[in-house]
Amino acid sequence: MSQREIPTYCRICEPLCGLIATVEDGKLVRLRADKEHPLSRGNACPKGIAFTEIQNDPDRVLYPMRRVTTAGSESGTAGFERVSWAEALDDIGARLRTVIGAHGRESLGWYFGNPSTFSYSHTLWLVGFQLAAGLRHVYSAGSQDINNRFVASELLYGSLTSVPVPDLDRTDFLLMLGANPVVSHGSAMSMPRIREKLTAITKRGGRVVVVDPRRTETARLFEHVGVRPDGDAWLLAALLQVIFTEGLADAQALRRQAAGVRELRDAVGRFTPEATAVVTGLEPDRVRTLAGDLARAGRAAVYGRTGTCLGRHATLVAFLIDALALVTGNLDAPGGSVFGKELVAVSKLNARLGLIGYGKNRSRIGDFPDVLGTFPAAIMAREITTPGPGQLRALFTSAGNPVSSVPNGRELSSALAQLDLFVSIDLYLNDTNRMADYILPATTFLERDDIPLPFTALSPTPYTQYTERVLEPYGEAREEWRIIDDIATRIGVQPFVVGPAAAGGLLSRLRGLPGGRSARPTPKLLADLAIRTGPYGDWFGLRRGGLSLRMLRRHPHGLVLSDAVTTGVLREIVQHKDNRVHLAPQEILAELRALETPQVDPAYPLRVIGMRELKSHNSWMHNSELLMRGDRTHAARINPKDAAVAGISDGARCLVTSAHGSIEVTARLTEDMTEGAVAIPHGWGHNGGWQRANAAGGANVNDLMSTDIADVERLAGMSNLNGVPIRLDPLSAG
Ligand SMILES: Nc1nc2c(c(=O)[nH]1)N[C@H]1C(S)=C(S)[C@@H](COP(=O)(O)OP(=O)(O)OC[C@H]3O[C@@H](n4cnc5c(=O)[nH]c(N)nc54)[C@H](O)[C@@H]3O)O[C@H]1N2
Ligand SMILES: Nc1nc2c(c(=O)[nH]1)N[C@H]1C(S)=C(S)[C@@H](COP(=O)(O)OP(=O)(O)OC[C@H]3O[C@@H](n4cnc5c(=O)[nH]c(N)nc54)[C@H](O)[C@@H]3O)O[C@H]1N2
Ligand code: SF4
Ligand SMILES: [Mo]
Repeated sequence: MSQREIPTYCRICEPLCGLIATVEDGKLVRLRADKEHPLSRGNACPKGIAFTEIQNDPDRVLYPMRRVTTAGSESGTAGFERVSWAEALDDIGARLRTVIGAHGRESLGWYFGNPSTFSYSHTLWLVGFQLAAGLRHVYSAGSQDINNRFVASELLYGSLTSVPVPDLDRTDFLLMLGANPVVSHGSAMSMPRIREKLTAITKRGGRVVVVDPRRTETARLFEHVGVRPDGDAWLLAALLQVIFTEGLADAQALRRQAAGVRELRDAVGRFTPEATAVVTGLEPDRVRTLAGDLARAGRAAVYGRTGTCLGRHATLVAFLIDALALVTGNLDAPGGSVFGKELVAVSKLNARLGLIGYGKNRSRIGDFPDVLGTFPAAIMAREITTPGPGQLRALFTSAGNPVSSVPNGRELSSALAQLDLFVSIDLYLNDTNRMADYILPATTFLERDDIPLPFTALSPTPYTQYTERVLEPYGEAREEWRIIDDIATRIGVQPFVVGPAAAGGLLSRLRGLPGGRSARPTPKLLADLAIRTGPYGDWFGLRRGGLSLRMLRRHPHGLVLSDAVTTGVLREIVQHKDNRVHLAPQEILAELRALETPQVDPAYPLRVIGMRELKSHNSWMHNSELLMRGDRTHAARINPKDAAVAGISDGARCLVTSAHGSIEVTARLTEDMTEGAVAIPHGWGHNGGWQRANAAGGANVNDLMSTDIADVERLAGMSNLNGVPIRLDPLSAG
């Protein structure tokens, strides 16, 4: 018996906690937290530990599966049979060639989900395939997550991928909107042991103020501001209004960093705390005090996450968050909102080459601009069902479950049945790919090597880790990049990576490298090149102590790259010709002008918002016994007063109805909810090949959400998933 303990790291969410995998005879025995990881230091959450059950799950798809029943059948698992890789790939290739022959490559599409972000090879090959094949129909979880943040950065800095992070170790005041890091463990802010980092702020005499319609696990630890759902744009505008009119703005910072100050000041002029109170639900005095405290705090950071990304004004809100940091003198300053250094110089390369960006293409349905080459996933169903040139006819999904995660899952589900070809690359038969013609088995994160390329720049304490694969793939699972490569080859496309390769003549360098094959570079080779020539790189020996994969292999528990983010880098970040942060782009002024007090429809008096639970991960970890143990039910959190009005008691089943659909859930009454707001987690209500997840019940909250063009946020194509008007009705007595 050969038992080995192998250091690696978790790739379920953004802290990337260090793990030790115990492997025996090629099988995973257990995962535990790695005490030697320099930042997570023996800390991991229940999901990371429970990943053992996902790895070894008997319900996992380990062989290529082909649909045997007709598309649209309700039979789930029973509708698939095992086939060989060659059979699957050859048939997929042939069917793709038929579709392309009749309708061109513009009829092909791809949706990639959240776990793809945690695999450098998957993302690299996807981008390579997209560029080489000229794919237009590309969708991702980003339009339900963070694309508004990127567009805000494009408008502010002229740099789509430059996202500031709160400098947790040095801040005196953290204003946090729409995030619950104590449960989510932090997003667009990579930091293990995040709870400690936050409580350290108050321990050293600082403040953390949490703006959220729910008194969350994070808000309970600090100060809570119970804003009304989707009131953030009004609140932020009011904070700016007070700061400008009370002379609290940092004049020096504005002179040094910004353009458009006067226009922004004028545009927020009408948003006084008094005028906005009806939308925010907040006492004007409280907003005034908050503005003053923030402006006067020595070092303050402003941070917002998904709660601020899924409302109707998502790009405006993300924009105002950074504007507030700048106006108070806290942008690019120690303890403020700071810009980390990228492991691979994606932002610079992209600024120079312009391969993917913002608004390079417009969508056929709704005329939306693309964000990093992707269109809003909310229009995907209609791109499939609307006839005409460019209609989406053959779709791939990888690491995604859009029926569960994008608005109006029912509409998408029935649209998928109309595809000529639907292929999914996944670990499971999920709520989406149950409609697929093929499910191709992907490796888990333990079955592939990795380096977390996008996350270094998002950490207040930059760190990284390279890991080899810990396990040989189970069954016939394959790495996504190989599958993408095999599919591409069959339609005559070579997804060599244009981006990093074209810049700086990397490909020619590559030819000179021992072992480098110029024709078909591997992801590992490309990543090594990109890292070595990146901001932390060793430049092939020119920079002592610089990074290469070989160097990182000598630090198997991970490596802290610097204690803090370097500040004073704004001039390198900003790509606008005038070198200034633009505080008043036309798009934002128009959004501010258009902000109107939302009318309450008496038929839908309440507003639904999202939330995350410690033991759920989006839609895909409900098959783990460890996580589902105990009293895990899908429940709507409701303020007792709202429940009383609707005639609903604690534990009762209730009907939640929006203008777009209705679902049944269990009611959980709690004073944590501000009145008028109802919180329901997404990712429940399963109908796939994961038996425990199916049995867990619940409903797909996104059946309440709209895909109407008017409900998709204009600037970034964000789905509207927070603050959606609903009504509650009792179904039974509890
Ligand atoms: N109402 C509402 N909806 C939301 C949100 C919300 O807050 N409220 N949040 C949104 C957000 S932020 C996100 S990120 C999305 C997530 O939406 P998606 O990314 O579409 O879906 P996930 O639930 O993350 O499902 C991921 C799928 O990938 C598979 N998988 C896991 N690991 C791997 C792997 O290594 N390789 C492959 N090939 N497959 C893998 C899983 O089995 C699962 O089927 O949901 C969004 N939807
Ligand atoms: N345990 C667990 N961890 C996760 C995930 C998971 O599913 N489970 N998912 C991962 C993913 S993909 C992501 S993107 C991150 C997300 O990370 P976070 O954004 O921190 O995730 P949430 O816990 O959903 O926090 C969003 C908060 O916004 C609040 N909110 C809702 N509407 C509004 C609003 O209109 N205004 C304001 N101000 N607040 C609002 C909600 O009440 C909620 O507390 O988490 C990651 N980590
Ligand atoms: S917090 Fe995220 S990265 Fe850390 S162990 Fe949990 S799931 Fe994994
Ligand atoms: Mo996400």
